[in-house]
Amino acid sequence: MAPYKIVMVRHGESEWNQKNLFCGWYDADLSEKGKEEAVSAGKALKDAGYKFDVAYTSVLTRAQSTLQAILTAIEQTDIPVEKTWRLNERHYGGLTGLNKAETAAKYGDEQVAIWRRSFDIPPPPMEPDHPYYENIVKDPRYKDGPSPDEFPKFESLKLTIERTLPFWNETIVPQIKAGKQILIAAHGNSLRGIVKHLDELSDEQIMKLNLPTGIPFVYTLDENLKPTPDGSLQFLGDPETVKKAMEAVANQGKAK
Ligand code: DG2
Repeated sequence: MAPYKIVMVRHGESEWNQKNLFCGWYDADLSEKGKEEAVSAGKALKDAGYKFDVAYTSVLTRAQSTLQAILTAIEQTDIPVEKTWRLNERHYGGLTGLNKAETAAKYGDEQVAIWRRSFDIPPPPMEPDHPYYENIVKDPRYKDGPSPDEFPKFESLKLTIERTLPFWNETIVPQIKAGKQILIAAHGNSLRGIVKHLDELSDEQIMKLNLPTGIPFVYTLDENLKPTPDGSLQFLGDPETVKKAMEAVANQGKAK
């Protein structure tokens, strides 16, 4: 049945992306611009003729709302949707709620680049006196998981991959191999983890990848689930727009 195609999309701009705040597991909603981006993502998929059998998303509103806007645009609101904390954004620990540019002004661009993009250096932990600790830890959406042992206080990309990849391998891979058309709506860093895995990027290479909001991308995979020669990270968008959007994400962590 190979080659297989799978479509992924980072949610549209969230209210916290707009305010340039570290968001992580805080449940920010889509901004008005983000809602428009989600509809545009749906239109792009519709124009390209995509239809899906199953969709996967995180337990966070910004990813779920993006998915629903896309499914509405492609007239497929009736397909099964599985929601899992394993596709959540990385947990930004003690940085959650801080402004990225202000944090760079305080600690330096380099330190913020390390917190945002290093593979295995995590942000500081979210302690119980953090303003968003209770809001996240006591959120009823986590009553069925993660377990108290698994519940993060912070996550590097490495730790994010360690909880996302089991879901990829155990749930998504069998569906790909069964020939199902799959759509994943998730987050900048949970998707960077999947991209690193699929493209076998080194810890250094993945540092340079910034995923834009609301622009779907396609992977074409061979029978071993390796990208075909032209099958990596194909955005459904104008290349110049995609490039600028990626640069804008990279620049969010610089002091203004
Ligand atoms: C952003 C990613 O996550 O931030 O948590 O602030 O994809 O849910 O908007 P998303 C956040 P960066 O790693 O790009 O700073």
